[in-house]
Amino acid sequence: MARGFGGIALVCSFPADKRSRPTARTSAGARAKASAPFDPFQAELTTMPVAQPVKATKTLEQYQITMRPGTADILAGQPTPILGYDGRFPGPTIHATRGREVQVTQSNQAGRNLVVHLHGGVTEHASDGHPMDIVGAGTQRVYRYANVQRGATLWYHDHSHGEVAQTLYAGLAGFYIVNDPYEDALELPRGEYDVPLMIQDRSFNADGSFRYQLDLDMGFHGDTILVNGAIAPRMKVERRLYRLRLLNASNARVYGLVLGDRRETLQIAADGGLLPRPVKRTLIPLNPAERIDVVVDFRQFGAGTEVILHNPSGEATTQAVMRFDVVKGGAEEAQVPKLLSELETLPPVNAARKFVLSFQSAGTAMWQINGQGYDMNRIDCRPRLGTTELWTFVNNSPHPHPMHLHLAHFLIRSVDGRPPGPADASWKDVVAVQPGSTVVVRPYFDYYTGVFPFHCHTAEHGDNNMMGQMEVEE
Ligand SMILES: [Cu+2]
Repeated sequence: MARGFGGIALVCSFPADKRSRPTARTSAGARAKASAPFDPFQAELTTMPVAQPVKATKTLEQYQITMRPGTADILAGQPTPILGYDGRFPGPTIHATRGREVQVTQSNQAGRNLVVHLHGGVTEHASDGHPMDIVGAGTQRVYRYANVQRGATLWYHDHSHGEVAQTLYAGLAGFYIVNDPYEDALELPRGEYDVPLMIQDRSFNADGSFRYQLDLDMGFHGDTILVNGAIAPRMKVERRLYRLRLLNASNARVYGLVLGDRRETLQIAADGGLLPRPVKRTLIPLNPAERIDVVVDFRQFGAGTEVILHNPSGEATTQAVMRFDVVKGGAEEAQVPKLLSELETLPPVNAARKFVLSFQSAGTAMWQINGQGYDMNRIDCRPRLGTTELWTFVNNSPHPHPMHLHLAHFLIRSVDGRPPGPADASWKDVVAVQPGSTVVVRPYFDYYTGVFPFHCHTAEHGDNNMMGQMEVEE
């Protein structure tokens, strides 16, 4: 039987040519011949620990997290060494509330310099996790998050310059969810029916450790899909509505997620929080660092149905993402309203800028923006606080680049001259720029002045200098 997920009676079916046995060249393929630890749907989905504040008042919650080595139980009886927040992989989930400050004391017991970036956070410079703003080995740092922004699915991860491909891969990633009283009033699925799903690819050595191979060009692509740290797991779901917060925390892999035999899901949120209206989706594209929240109505399936979330564009061993095992459910109380949020009125466009994305192969091979690699002493642009701008990304390279701005969320204005589809017509902080493509976005520089980076979120590209800096000024 194929070590993909052929041969199982499913809601969905897959083309026969995708069912081939993985080659022995891959770690998963080699190991799968002896045993089946890499077969999908063997493990239960892990519920990640929720971080508990060490102190909480009405206006402030304080957390204490230690970045340290640990082990993860991914392969039975063979612990995988990881580097994690509190030694966990994935790290603990922080639940923040809009308008209530969070302070996280990050203690670095990892034996190497690290930086914590809250991805998607509207964060002051001092707590942004600028890639050169190191928390030295053996020291600690208090990160302050004011949570001024709308409810949204954020995540925190390491951002030490030049090393993200290794530190993120080693396990330094966790969810940070901003809850919003406005959103709570909408009666969307919540509690155990609101499920964060961190999707990553990995490869393994024979001893159970993660295997990493640098690929400067494509970025790392593993042969095994993990969700919340478990290999293509299964999850019991009741016949009711679920909110799935999908995060691509992979170094470089792009997913195109499909539920069962192309069942409809309702996308309700993107990187920056709720969409204006829900959008029906049968294919959910997920680029590195992007978040998409969907509501799935499992009432369309009978109890006993197994529904696979899969990635048809993957290789044989990277198609199965996870499986939902439908069981009977109680009365449904959640619903998805037709109107979810309103986009605020924006200040006018104050400047237009162009960023050409390319690869330099002469001399030191590196990825560049406007013909330059990252230089911490260079400021590439100076947006004014309280304004919007038009940023044009032109991709002159053969690979996609998921471009990310710290601090400023943006609206996508056009992709190759065409307006974005409804799922992309709200606040984003990552946009994939395809080879040969031109994407125009409109960032809003709000709340904070200071120096913030913008970069490609393919970890190997950002590490290898595909990064610039803006200084937001009064
Ligand atoms: Cu890139």
